[in-house]
Amino acid sequence: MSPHSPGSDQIDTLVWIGSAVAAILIVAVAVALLFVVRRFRSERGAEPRQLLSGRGLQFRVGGLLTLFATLLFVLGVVFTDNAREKPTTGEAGLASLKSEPLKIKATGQQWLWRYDYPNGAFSYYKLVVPVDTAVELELLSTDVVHTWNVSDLARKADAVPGKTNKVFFSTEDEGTYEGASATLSGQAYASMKTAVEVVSPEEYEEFVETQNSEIEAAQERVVELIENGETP
Ligand SMILES: [Cu+2]
Repeated sequence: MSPHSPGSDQIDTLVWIGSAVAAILIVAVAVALLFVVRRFRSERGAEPRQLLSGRGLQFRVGGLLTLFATLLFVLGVVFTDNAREKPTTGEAGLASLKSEPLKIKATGQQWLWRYDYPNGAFSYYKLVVPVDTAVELELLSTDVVHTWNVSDLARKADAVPGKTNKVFFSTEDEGTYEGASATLSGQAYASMKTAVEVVSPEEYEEFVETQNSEIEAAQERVVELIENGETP
């Protein structure tokens, strides 16, 4: 994972903290155990020394561990909360939006993602968004549960039939970000991929307009064919 949005940054940092703490704990426990075993071992046949400690040692150690666990918990809550923060559209973003995020519908179906843009245009597989712009992705599903998962840009989120989930993200880096299925949604779920193309606001406007006129042209052609008695 290489994060390209503030939310992904927070998630990435938290994962690193968690992994580092886990690694340190594993090493510390192993070293302490080795030390105790070597320090207090005895000769064959002889009774080993008994470890005795003063009263209250359990409480001191227990207290320390509780403090440590609480610290980790607070850290987790803070980072998760930061990751949930809604992004705002910046200087380089889509100016026509003002304070509202750009709302795009993402519909999962076996085994393809469809994206519906505010001007009526739609695209399959590939989502095009403007750079430095707050995007609100509305997740829907027509059949089973699908998971939208583009980890460089946003958290994972489920598209559940009959329910609308939302994902917010924004990124300052133009480029293409790949996403794959993260939930078994049937036989061909592995091929259910997606790509997010982050482009300049001008390129975005051009994309949705071209997409729209091409869809209209195809629609008109179908009507024409049927009216002429041909099969489309
Ligand atoms: Cu799926």
